[in-house]
Amino acid sequence: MVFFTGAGISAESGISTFRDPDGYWSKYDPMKLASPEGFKEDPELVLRWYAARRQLAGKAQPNPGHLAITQFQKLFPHSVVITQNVDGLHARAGNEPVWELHGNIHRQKCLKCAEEVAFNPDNPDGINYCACGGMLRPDVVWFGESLSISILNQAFDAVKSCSLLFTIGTSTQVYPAAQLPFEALNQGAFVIEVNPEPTPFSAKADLSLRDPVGKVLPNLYEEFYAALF
Ligand code: BV8
Ligand code: ZN
Repeated sequence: MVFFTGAGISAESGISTFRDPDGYWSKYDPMKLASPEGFKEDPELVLRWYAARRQLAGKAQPNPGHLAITQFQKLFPHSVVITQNVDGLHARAGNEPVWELHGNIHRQKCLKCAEEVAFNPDNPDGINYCACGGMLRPDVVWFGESLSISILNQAFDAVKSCSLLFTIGTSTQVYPAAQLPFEALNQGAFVIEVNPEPTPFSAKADLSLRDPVGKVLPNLYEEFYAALF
């Protein structure tokens, strides 16, 4: 069982999504802030944006959608979370394993040596440097940057061998992540989409549940549990 998730699963924790009307991108130009070019052009702006998002994510709580996945993973020990989200809420909800395709906003790394470096409490949202002299940047995958090949291969292997895939809270627009639910379908998995809005994947899904994940997933867990015991 694979739970493939996007920003929508964190919406009920108060973290605005990327493309909904009040989503992040509506306030900022996405290609500007979440890209190497944007960082090069105005590192302070980008670092302030990430610091604000880190703070928001740190204050947010996992919601019933995240928590239901923890229950599912107990019932089905071989199930995995593959997320596009960088907010760390899946892990905080007790989901395990969680594969973060686009990195994690609570980590930063060196532009030069790629070492992970702890945040500087005296200068949390400004420019900081690694011991090697390189500038520090958020440890996330920006637009135009490649995803970690090992995590991507693991993710494709998992969707190619799963029997059931939930695609939850994603507008299914960002590649190569958006390819995953299609791969699951191609190999014959049963694919359930959970999203109040239709997406480019909806027509292909075996089941498209048009409700918020915080409502759908806990109910589905109860049904699975009742059917098994
Ligand atoms: C790459 C980390 C190779 C940073 C992110 C043209 C065509 C196709 C592809 C491209 C193209 N031009 C460029 C590309 C490639 C590009 C891409 O796909 N662009 C898209 C926009 C067209 N992809 C890349 O650049 C990727 N890398 O291709 O590398 C390469 C290498 C070198 C040179 C060339 C190529 C890297 C992509 C990774 C970008 N980083 N995040 C950060 O977070 O700051 S992506 C970002 O978008 C987040 O990770 C986010 O998760 C992700 C996807 O968005 P969603 O999660 O789907 O969120 P969204 O707001 O869109 O949707 C929310 C959904 O939730 C909605 O449907 C809503 O209805 C629903 N919802 C709301 N409430 C609820 C809910 N659902 C359930 N319950 C609710 N309560
Ligand atoms: Zn360094």
